[in-house]
Parts: sequence; structure tokens; C-alpha cells
Amino acid sequence: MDLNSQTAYVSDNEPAWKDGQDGRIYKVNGSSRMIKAATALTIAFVIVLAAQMVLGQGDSDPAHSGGTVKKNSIGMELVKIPGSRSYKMGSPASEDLRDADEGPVRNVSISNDLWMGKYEVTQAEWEKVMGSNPSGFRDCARCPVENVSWDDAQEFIKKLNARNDGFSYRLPSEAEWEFAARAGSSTPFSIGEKMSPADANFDSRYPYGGADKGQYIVKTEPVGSYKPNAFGLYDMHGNVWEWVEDIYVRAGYAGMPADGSANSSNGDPNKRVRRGGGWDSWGKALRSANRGWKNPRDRNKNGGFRIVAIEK
Ligand SMILES: [Ca+2]
Ligand SMILES: [Ca+2]
Repeated sequence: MDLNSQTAYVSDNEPAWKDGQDGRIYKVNGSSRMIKAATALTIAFVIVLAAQMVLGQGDSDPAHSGGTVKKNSIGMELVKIPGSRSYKMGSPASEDLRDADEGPVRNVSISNDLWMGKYEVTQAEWEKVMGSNPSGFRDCARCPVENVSWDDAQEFIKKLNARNDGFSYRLPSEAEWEFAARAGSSTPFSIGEKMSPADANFDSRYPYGGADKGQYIVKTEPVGSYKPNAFGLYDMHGNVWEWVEDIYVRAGYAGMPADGSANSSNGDPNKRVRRGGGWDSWGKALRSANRGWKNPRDRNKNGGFRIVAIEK
């Protein structure tokens, strides 16, 4: 295996990539003001959520069908992702700081309803299934598990399936992941054109779309620390990169399956796609269309996953 050539192409969080994009060193400033603003936003959001719960409006809007949540046998929360739809996967050439592998934009069908982890798989959930915790960041049971390879994630899924709890589990396909991350949006992020430190955990010295800079936290945070998207999914942008099932093909989507299934046959199986960016990524890497990849045996402190479940 040629690790060097791999490093040369993987990009979204490597220093070389950062240097290539922008020679300036940004100064972190206004961080306490930023934290106050984030706290105020969080409080406002909790009030809105509480009001929705009291009024019972959480499930009434079909565009927000993420209101439907089930728990599996280990207490993992699964959000219903509506099927029978198609969406435009990939980014248009006009999207700022995109990479060529995000196109061409094409229609992809998501035929069946599926359930997706409301959060990244947590350290506590991993430990419950696997009996150990490989994470690099310690003393945070509700933080996402990281330091897990694609192969490790498959092992977790195998053990979870062996519990026979009414769902059959797997990694999301790349197409399912992007559909879930967009949650109906066609902007760079599910929240719009900008990515600021109040929106996700990333290296917010390098925000996107003209958003204010903030303090770089330099670690994972407990899942659900930021606002969910319209499907009710948390941390699709940032915190940890998320493995998906697909083999990465640098040439992009031409000739790839358009029925929502994973690409498991084209390209080099030693390149598996990761999505969504992580705590050490620049804002650009968190875009819904962005694609990264790693060797399926690589373990990284910035990488975890979430699962998809199909009702049996
Ligand atoms: Ca994530
Ligand atoms: Ca990329």
C-alpha cells in the first residue's frame, strides 16, 4: 500500500491542503463574544424545541419528518429518512472552493424509507457493543467514537446485527449520506451558504462563505451540541468525518450508480469515502457535497461514522 500517494490526494484536513488554499495565517479573535452568541442561540433553540414538544408540533411537518425517532436495543436513536424521492447529488461548478470530484451534479433516487443514526455513533454505544473504547479523546461517553477504521466500523455493524433487534444495519451509501446531509437543501450546507463556529465543530479559524471566525476547539464535542438539520440529524457537518460504504473514485460520479446504492465495484477498494469534515477541518470541507477518503484500515482521531438501519 502506498501511503504517500494516498496522503497526497486526501486533503481536506492536511496541512498541505491548507497551505495550498490560503497562505495567510488567521488570528483567532472575538472568541468569547462568539461563545456568548452561541450560548444565546442554543438557549433560544432549546426554548423553541420545548415549545414544539408542548404543542406537539414536532411530527406534523412532512418536510421535517425527522420528527419520527425510534430507539434500538442499545438505546441508539434512529431518525426516519423519507424515501421515494430524488435529489441532486454533488456541487455545481459555481460552488466556492469545491473539488472536481464532486460532480457532475446528477439526479439520484432514494427509493425506500430508511432510518439513520440521529447522531454519530458515540463512545458509550461503541463500548456497549464492542466491550472496549478505542477513542483518542477520553472521558466523554457522549462524544463520537473515533480512531475507528472502516473495517472496525464493519465489525461494529456485524455485532450490532447479531443482536437481532428488528433492524438490519449497515453504513450509509454515499448517496444516502448526502441526501440526509442536505435534508432538502441545495446550498453548500443544510443551513445555507455559510458555516460559522455557531453552526458546527470545525477549525473555525477558517469559516466558509464570509462567516465570522471563531475559536478552534481542537477536539470532538458531545454529539448534538449544535442545531440539527431539517431531517433531525445532528453533526452531519463537522465533529468527526463519517465513513460511508462507497469506494472512492477520483474522477467523480460519471458512470456511478444513481439508484442510491453504494459504489462497491468501481475503483480501488483501498480507498473508502468519508464525509462531512471533522473538528480539525476547514469550513470548506464540511460542505454537503465534499468528499474525502482514507484507506479502510486507517484509524484517525478525526474520523467516526453513523449507521443506517432498515426495519425487518
Ligand atoms: Ca460528522
Ligand atoms: Ca474534497
